Amino acid sequence: MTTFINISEFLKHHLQGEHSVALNTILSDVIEACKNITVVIDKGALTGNMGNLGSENIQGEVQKALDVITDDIFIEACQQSGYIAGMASEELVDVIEIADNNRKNGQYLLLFDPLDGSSNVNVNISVGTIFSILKSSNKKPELSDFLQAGTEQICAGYALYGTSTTLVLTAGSGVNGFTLDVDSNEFLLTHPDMQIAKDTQEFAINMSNYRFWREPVQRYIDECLQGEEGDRKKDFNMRWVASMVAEIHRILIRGGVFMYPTDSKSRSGKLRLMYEANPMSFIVEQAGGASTTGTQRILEVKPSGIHQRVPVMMGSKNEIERIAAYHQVKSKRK
Ligand code: FDP
Repeated sequence: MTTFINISEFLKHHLQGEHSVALNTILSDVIEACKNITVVIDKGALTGNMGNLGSENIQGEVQKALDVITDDIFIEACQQSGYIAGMASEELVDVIEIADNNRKNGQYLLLFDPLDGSSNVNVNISVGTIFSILKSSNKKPELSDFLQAGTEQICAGYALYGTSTTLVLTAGSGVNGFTLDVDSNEFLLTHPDMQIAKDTQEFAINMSNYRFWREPVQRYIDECLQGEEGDRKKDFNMRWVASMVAEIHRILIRGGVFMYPTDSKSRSGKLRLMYEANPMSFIVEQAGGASTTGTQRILEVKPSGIHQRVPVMMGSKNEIERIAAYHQVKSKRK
C-alpha cells in the first residue's frame, strides 16, 4: 500500500525562509477551517442550510446560508494565530479587524472566498474555498494595506469540496495537492509538484455570454469550435462546471483554459481580483501555466478596491499566450 506524507510533515520541510514559522501556523488554521467546512458541506440538506438567505453580499449576489456559515467558520478558525493583522472576505463589505490580543505578531493579511461557486451548492456540484496571504506593513491594517498586486502574495491555495476534499497550495516554490483522508482526518500529499500541460484541447467558458464578449474572445472560441476544419486544425472539447475551483483543479490535473472575460453586460468581468483571480493566478503560474486579463498579467494588476472584479483567462501557457496575442490585434469593429 502506498504511504502518503501528511500536510504538517510536508509543510515543516517545504516552507523555508523568513515566513516559514508564521506560514506553518497560519496554514494549520486554514487547514482546520477547510476540514470544518467539509463537515458542513457533507451534511448537505440534512442541516436545512442549502437555501438562499434573502440577503445580498457586497457584489449584489444572493447569499446562501452556507456562504455565511462558511464565512464564520473561516474567520473563527483563522483569527487567533497571532500572525494575522487583518482579514478580508468576499462576503463582507469591510475588512475584518483582529482583536489586539490576537495580533501580537500581526504581520500578515488573509483574504478569502469561503465558498466559491456557491450557486452550485444546492444541486450537489463541487464548490471550494480560496485564500491568499499577503504581508502587512501595518500591525493595525487599513483598507489601503490590502490593495497589493498579486505578485506580492506569499502563499495562496484552495480547497475543493468534490468527490473528495482536496487542498492545493503554493508558497512560491511549486504547487502541491493534498487529499483529505476521512479515516485519519488528515490531508495527505497525493499530488506533488503539480504541472499544467503547456498545450490543451479543452476550454471552459460560459457560452451563453457569447454575444456580449469582445472580438478577441469570440475569435478564440470560434476557432476552437471550428476544430479540425478551422485554422487550429484540431478539435476542442468544452467543459463548464460553473465553479471556478473545480475548473482550475481540472486544469491543474489535465490542462485546459478557463475564461471569464469582460463583456458588454458587466464591463469588468465577474470574478474578484483579490479573492479569486490573484490566488488562482499565483497557483496557475507556479504550475507552469499563465494568466491574463487579456491585456495584462493578472498578478500585475494594481488593485483599486478590495472587491474589484477583473476579466480572467488562465491555464495552459501556449493557449493563454495566444488569447493575449489576439487582444493585441486592432479591432475591426467601428
Ligand atoms: P458563483 O457565482 O456560483 O460563486 O465566483 C463566481 C462563480 O461562481 C465562479 O466560481 C464560477 O466560475 C462562475 O461564478 C460561474 O458563473 P456563471 O453563473 O456565469 O456560470
